[in-house]
Amino acid sequence: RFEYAPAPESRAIVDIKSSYGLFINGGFVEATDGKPFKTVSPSSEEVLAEVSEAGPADVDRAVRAARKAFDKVWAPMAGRDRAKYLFRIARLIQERSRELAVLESLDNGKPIRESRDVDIPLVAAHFFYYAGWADKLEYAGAGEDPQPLGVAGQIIPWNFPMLMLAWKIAPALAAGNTVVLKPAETTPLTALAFAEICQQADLPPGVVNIVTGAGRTGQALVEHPDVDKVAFTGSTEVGRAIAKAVAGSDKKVTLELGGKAANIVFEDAPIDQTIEGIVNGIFFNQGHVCCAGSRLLVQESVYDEVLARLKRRMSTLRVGDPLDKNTDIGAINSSAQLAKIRELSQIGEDEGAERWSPECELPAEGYWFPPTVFTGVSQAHRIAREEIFGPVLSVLTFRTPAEAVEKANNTPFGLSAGIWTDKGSRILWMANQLRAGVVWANTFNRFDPTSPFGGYKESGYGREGGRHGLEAYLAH
Ligand code: TXE
Repeated sequence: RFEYAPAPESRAIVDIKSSYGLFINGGFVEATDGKPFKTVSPSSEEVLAEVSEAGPADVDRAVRAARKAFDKVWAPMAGRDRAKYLFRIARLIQERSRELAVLESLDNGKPIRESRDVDIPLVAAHFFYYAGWADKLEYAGAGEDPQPLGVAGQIIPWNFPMLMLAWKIAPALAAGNTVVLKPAETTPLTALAFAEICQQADLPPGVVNIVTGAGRTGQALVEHPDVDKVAFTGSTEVGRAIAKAVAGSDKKVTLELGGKAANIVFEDAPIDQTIEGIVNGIFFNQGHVCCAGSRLLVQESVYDEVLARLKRRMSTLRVGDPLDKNTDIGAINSSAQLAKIRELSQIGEDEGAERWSPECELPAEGYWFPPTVFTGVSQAHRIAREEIFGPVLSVLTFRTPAEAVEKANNTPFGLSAGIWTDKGSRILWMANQLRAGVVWANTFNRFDPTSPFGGYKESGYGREGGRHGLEAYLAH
């Protein structure tokens, strides 16, 4: 019997409801004190769904549910039983991975190749990895009888909506905490799909609660007196406001904020691999990546060759429909983010840097920005100092390794850095000198649940991933 099977990456495999409530105490409920808002597909400007806004009273309901679940069910549960739920969630994510990838690409704008091959597999990998820790907490580095912190209030951004959810929820649950998570207002749909997965997995009510909304909802969560731990990923400005809001309380906080990573190319770098690494470093996920290699530092002797080859490679990048498997660069996540990228790019030109983009036709509907490189950039330029969070690369040069280190560290941020060289001793020396939480050598934007991730300076504090990520959810 012939059955029509839609292409795995097609829109037809997702079932988006017209409206969504909040996920509190194991069920979807109406918000009591917020107005619904719309989530829009950035590649078409189509309204995908109407989503509830949680006000302070709704956040309070969610925190109460989480507290009750913490006291009565989740914290007292044996680690091996918590592990079973996490394994179940991981398997359900794998089973629903195609659908989740399409949903992510529709709501966020990222190319399906990335959501399908990077985001969603890593989401499952995080749940598998932390499931393995749930009955081994005595090895987590928090003493012999580590205890969970309690209710975690978690606020995540829109650039990796479901992956950031996994980074936050998987270690929190493994350690015995319960959570109230607020997804970003432009990308709530995969978090709501995750709520359904929690139901499918029979997760006890209240262990995971999802409250949708914008800054007001996040603020209510941060300020709630019964939240024990705040975990935030987002802008440095909001991170600062959160640190102030919790100052003086006994809440634990981890902040993962912006970046302006140096991607450093030495004259002996393997050139083909390096060009791919530069492209991946800045154009992956439209450059909406906190650890993006947005400052390219090239040794003067190979500058001409690197630039010529980079431009040639950029000319082959395909910008367009996120659901097309050939797309390399998808849509910018929101009109506000597009305005920010345009403004900083204009500032780059006004400050005298030279702007170049390959010829590329951008779709008429939606939010788009072409891959862009600025040359003739000096350290004082704003495009060399501020996070653009878009497909825009600023190129600087250096002569000696010491100069590369000096320039790489000359930033208020310190999240990541990349080194491209054939010389192992140089990699080790550089890695020690660079003030960055993650240093990649001859690769870039490589993520793994076993590796801790986090920053120095204005990039925040605390680590996520690996054993350190678990420790951040345990009382010492
Ligand atoms: O971030 P916000 P935005 C950077 C990037 C980007 C800029 C602005 O440079 O251009 O930030 O993006 C919630 N209390 N990054 O405005 O506002 C908000 O609803 C509590 C880097 O989107 O920080 C969302 O869920 N929560 C970054 C989350 O914070 C509040 C990723 C992040 O949004 C709040 C995203 C408040 N007062 C942007 N106000 C990274 N590190 O990866 C907002 N929120």
